[in-house]
Amino acid sequence: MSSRIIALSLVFGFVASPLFAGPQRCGTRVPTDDETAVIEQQLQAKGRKPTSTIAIPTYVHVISAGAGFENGDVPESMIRAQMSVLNNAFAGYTGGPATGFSFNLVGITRTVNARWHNMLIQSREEREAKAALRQGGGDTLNIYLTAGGGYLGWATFPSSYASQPKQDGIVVDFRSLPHGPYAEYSEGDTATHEVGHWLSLYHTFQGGCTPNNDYVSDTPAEARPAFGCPSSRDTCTRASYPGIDPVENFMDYTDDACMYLFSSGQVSRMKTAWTAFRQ
Ligand SMILES: [Ca+2]
Ligand SMILES: [Ca+2]
Ligand SMILES: [Zn+2]
Repeated sequence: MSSRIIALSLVFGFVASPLFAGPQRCGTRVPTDDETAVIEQQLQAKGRKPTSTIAIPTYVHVISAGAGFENGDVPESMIRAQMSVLNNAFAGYTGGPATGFSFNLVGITRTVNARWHNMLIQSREEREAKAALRQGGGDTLNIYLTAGGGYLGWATFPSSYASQPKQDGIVVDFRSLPHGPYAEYSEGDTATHEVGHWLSLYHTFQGGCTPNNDYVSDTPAEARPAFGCPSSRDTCTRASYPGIDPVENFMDYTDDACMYLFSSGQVSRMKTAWTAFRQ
């Protein structure tokens, strides 16, 4: 990647991995400052920390364009491997604290629909597919496996559930599942990252070098996404931003092999958001 393209990327806010020619990492919409303020207010007003562990019923909706893996017809073995990755990550088995969240696969649906398979974020196809397929209430995770619409995945936040319950869930590029063809994004952490959003987490680089940044106090502020695994990078260097960038965090943009933990502050935020918005 030339310095000219990097400069253009900064100007236009375009974020692409310099190492990966495929889709962009995440399409989850960044809430506006006003929306963020309301979410923080509601978290403080309504959120309590649940003491027990939380088992989340999970539906996986395979939306393919036809038969065969290349059309998104994902075998059940890959879905089960994805559930293991998700559970290991949230149990803290790969690093960091146990979150207290676990995921029980309760159903797999299979739909052949090329339009839905190629859904874009916030498109008519996304709305149609989710309205037709979504199961359960706010406490139920719905994972839609599609061609990703140019992203490895995207998610809705818990605060959106009340106004748009049918659109709640995560969309994941089927090729990002464990043992998929996406090299650095083939360990299943796209789903882990998107579930982090679904449980209220922002990107670690949200807000950049600002006091609130991602509204989690123990994730060091980070100026911009990290790609690859730049393990000693420090993009917010003023004394008020101690710590190197949290590139090992599931909510950054690094390679799957590089990200392996949620922080204690993120666990606390997810639990509070659960009681505020999903119970
Ligand atoms: Ca932070
Ligand atoms: Ca720093
Ligand atoms: Zn994201």
